[in-house]
Amino acid sequence: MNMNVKQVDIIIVGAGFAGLYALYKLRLLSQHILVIESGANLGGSWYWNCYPGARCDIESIDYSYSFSKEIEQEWSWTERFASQTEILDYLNFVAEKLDLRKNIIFNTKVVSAAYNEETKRWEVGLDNDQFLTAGFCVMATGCLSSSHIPELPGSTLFKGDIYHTATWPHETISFAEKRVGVIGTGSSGVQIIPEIAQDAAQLYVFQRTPAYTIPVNNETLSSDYISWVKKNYPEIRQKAKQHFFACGLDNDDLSMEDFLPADRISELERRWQTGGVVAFFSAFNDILINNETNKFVSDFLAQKLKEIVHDPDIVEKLTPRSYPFGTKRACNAIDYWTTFNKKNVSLVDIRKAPIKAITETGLLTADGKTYELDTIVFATGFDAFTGALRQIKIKGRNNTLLENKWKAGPRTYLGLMTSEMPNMFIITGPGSPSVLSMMIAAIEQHVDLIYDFIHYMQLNGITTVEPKEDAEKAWMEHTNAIAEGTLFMQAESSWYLGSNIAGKARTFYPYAGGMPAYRKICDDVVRDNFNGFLFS
Ligand code: FAD
Ligand code: N01
Repeated sequence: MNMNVKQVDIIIVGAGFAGLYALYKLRLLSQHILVIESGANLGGSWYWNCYPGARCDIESIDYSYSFSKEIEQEWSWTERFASQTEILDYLNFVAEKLDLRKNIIFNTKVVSAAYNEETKRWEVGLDNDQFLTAGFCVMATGCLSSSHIPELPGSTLFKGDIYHTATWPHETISFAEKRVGVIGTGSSGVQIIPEIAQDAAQLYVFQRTPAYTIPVNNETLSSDYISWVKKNYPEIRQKAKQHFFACGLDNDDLSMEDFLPADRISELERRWQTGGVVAFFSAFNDILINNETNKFVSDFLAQKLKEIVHDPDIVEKLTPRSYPFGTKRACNAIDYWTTFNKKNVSLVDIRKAPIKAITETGLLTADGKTYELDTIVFATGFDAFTGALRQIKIKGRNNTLLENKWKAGPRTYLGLMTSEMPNMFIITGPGSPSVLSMMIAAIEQHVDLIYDFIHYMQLNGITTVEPKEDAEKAWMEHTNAIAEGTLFMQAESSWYLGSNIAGKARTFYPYAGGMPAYRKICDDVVRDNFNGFLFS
């Protein structure tokens, strides 16, 4: 790429699913467009999170772009739930087919973005000290792209290897004959723990809060099934559009009460056999709003756990009790619970005795015990939704810093834009369904919306757009009211609430009203001449 280009029409930050589709779609409006990506290659989440066991928790057929019939026909998924490597191969195939790489600059981080009120352009600073200017800035920086490592005394002392699941090395790491400690039992921990347990001499799992996990029952997809899918993509996508999470499942719309008491367990059992969080979640439509239904589902899972894990003490430790099912993300699991029946695996309860320090040779817990380790793996998650944006110094009109504006919690209109930041779009921003949907559907919907804005502005000779403050205020009230009507707020701590990060505002970050409702709201806004937005 010619680095002398200093002025472009559109800058896109990030080359994951969002940045790549934004590049393809917005290139239809302008050829002067650049993607800046801090990683050495494209793929976003699927480039960075290359830890053993990394896999999608949405079925492959759903977790794919829907915008290109050719891509749908030319690409064939091999597994029901795709591995990280297969998803990364898919994204490389897409990039190759659409000739996307020529507009991407890798190994370069955007560190600042300041809106110049005179030129009405964004001045974007890079970590190589170069500056670019652009009429539009599209933040495709990801909801789960800013990894979080808890601050522990002594972290520089450790003589062994330290990894985080979200910045995993791209070469193979061997755990054979190693004593390994994994900190964290969210989705990443649940996936990597069984993999490490296969080889490690000893694996210590440091668990603060147990996760609700559902087996995935992954399988190889037959060629007959793939042929059927390729013939039926339009119907599959149409079904997904109507589904709360934007997945091509039947939109089961029954509450627990709608089932006879005797049929409730068999419905859960059927879902358990089907496998996967989304299928299980969709059993009853009131799981996330009715405590009684939620308790029924949690009890079902607790019973399953007792049948699978042999040691009652470990069963007790692995049973979630401090939050309702689904209010922290439930995890797809392959051989997770059975891993705790292995002799080389120990479960350490760090709620009772938190990790006090990292030492030269391992971890020290508050009860005075030391754990001798060769390798420490942090599976401690992300500063979600706003973490990547917070790393960029974003300054809008009137010298407003985004960081200050969002101190008490993010304020957006539709999760797409925030006032005082003209022409800055956020893909799957806080206040949009984002992680509470199959994210590629959310990404495609946002990018298509951004295309509509820029196209409309080009046709009408308009230079800037930003949300009106009252529209933004009303949207935040609406998203908060929806969240308050759910059980999500009962989680003592979760990244959905920002409470996994010290000092971060506690609020519910995504829009919990579902993709169909959200899509309709956005369609209505566009139809009503972009109601709630100010053009100049
Ligand atoms: P990302 O893929 O996060 O890409 C953002 C990119 O922006 C990154 O490459 C990052 O390096 C770059 N970037 C950020 N800031 C800067 C900067 N300042 N300068 C330059 N570059 C920058 N979602 C699902 O729907 N289903 C799943 O099963 C699922 N599984 C997941 C598994 C894992 C392990 C993780 C981490 C996430 C998973 N997700 C899943 C969520 C996933 O993040 C989204 O599905 C999707 O990949 C997001 O794409 P994106 O392009 O919006 O963001
Ligand atoms: O992160 P998490 P993740 N001391 O935040 C613990 C997606 N994803 O990377 O719960 C001790 O969920 C923390 O404990 P607690 C998916 O959306 C999907 O696993 O805060 N422990 C928790 O156990 C997912 O939800 C897949 O008490 C500490 C863990 O670390 C999201 O990414 C796979 C600690 C963090 O769990 C994030 O998942 C992977 C501390 N100081 C990721 N700080 C799929 O399956 C944190 N923890 C598709």
